[in-house]
Amino acid sequence: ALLEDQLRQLPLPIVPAFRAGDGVRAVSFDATGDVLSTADAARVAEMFPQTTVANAGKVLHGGAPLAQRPSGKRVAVLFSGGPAPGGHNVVVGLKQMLGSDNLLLGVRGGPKGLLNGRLEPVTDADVAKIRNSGGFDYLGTDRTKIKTAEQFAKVREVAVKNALDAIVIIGGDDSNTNAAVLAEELFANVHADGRGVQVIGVPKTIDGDLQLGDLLPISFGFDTATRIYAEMVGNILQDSRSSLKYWHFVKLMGRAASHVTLEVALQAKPAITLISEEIAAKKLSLADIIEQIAQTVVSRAAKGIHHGVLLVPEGLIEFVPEVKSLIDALNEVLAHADGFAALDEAAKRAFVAGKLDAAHAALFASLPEYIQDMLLADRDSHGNLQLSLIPTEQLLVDMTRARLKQIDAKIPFATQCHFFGYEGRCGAPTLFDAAYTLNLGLTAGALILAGKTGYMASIGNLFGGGVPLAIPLAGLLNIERRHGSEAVVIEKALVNIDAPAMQYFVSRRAEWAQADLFASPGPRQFWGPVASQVPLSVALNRKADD
Ligand code: FBP
Repeated sequence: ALLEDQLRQLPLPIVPAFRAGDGVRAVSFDATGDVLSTADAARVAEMFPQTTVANAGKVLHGGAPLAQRPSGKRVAVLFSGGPAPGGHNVVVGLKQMLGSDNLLLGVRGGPKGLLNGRLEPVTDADVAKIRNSGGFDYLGTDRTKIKTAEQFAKVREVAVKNALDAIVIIGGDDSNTNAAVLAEELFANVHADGRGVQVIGVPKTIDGDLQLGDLLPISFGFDTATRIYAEMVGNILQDSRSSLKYWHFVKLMGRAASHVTLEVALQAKPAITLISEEIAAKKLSLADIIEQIAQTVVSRAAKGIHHGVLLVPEGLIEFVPEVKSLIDALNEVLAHADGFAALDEAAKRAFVAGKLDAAHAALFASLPEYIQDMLLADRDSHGNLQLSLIPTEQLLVDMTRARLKQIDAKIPFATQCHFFGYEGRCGAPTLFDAAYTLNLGLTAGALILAGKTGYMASIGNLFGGGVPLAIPLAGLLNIERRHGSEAVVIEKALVNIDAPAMQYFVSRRAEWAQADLFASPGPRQFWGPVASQVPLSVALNRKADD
């Protein structure tokens, strides 16, 4: 309890624009000069006419104090998607900015809770209790996508019943797509007097796949999660060099993007790290990947090293071109397969095998059943393959073992498989995430007080004190094919293989493969010299003038 109390009281920096004596002040927002749009802008403008016209794709920054601070506003806040460390501090920052003359309501159970009208006031006592704590357990979360006319009608009903002026959605790319859709849907004419409901998004996800250069260097939660994984991978590296007998294959969370894996590799320096985006760019097959792994095992064995650690991003198989093509083909088949969910596993496999073309059917048949079954499992409500459930690390072990038998059956290859994911999503936030989220909450609150809607809060100039930013959500939207049909989405930001962080990794990995040059960074710290280290990939990729 003592440590928890100390953590609650941990002092956090507030960006200069919000500072006002002991408290915070609301600010007005002006255009920065940055204007956002995507290749699908024309179609997005047709689908999101009101927010497109109102926000004109312009990025805003907060600066001068707000001339007239409104009072009496009623604001709802909800968590959406997977948890990420720091979420509670967004609520703390929001509450602080809204002050006692506006009301903050917490939505229990994510977007589904909003549809069901599960709203309760956030009290000062709640805020004191959750400050700097990990998890989303204060309110809970879920992955419901709000997309049907019936769901929109329910949200309107809840907004009217609770006299809501604004909704804040704390979520990742899909949840901020939800926020963009709701901002348009609730733009006007929700209340009897013609007023709408403002909608503001807050960029959360441990995956790090919601980022936009200097405008949004990283989503919150990434720093804490990667430090937790780097600590665990470092411990395993130390164990493998102590016991000298195991190859550890570690799958890391992060969905499609390999940001988490790259960051953990930079921190812990294991023998082998696979980066999905590079595999896609080089068009490597599964056999190519296995050959690379097997050759590293062989060359280390030649030096008497029979241990090592391999990191694999959970999204890997979606990036191997041949498997990606198979998954696309399966998505089309599954989108039109009525009654599929009711079949047993064997019948499901037989059904799709009969619908695929010869090349896809052959690849599908070559995969172990435990992979086949996961490729056929339900997609989430946003149409994503449930990557965390696919045992890619086991697949790599099995295929590497088979290849090693062909090369030299006497090479020792004792293995352990791990999946690090859920253990990183609810840790107590690092100093970086704790301060970042508090300021994101303040920014979301300030945007509401300034009357804005259809924006995602962000903090720019992270390395120089911080500036509150507002990113127009409509300017981020693309049209993508998901689950057999077209969908409006915020595109996931993938690892840029030409960026400095990746280049640094590429320049070092051959050395890390051949000898044990690993680092074991240990637990994250709240005080002391390493406490304020930002993610290495963010630091390496930042523009020099930031
Ligand atoms: P989001 O932040 O996009 O919601 O994803 C976080 C995440 O942890 C992913 O890394 C992972 O693939 C997924 O959630 C797991 O989903 P679930 O919690 O439904 O098992």
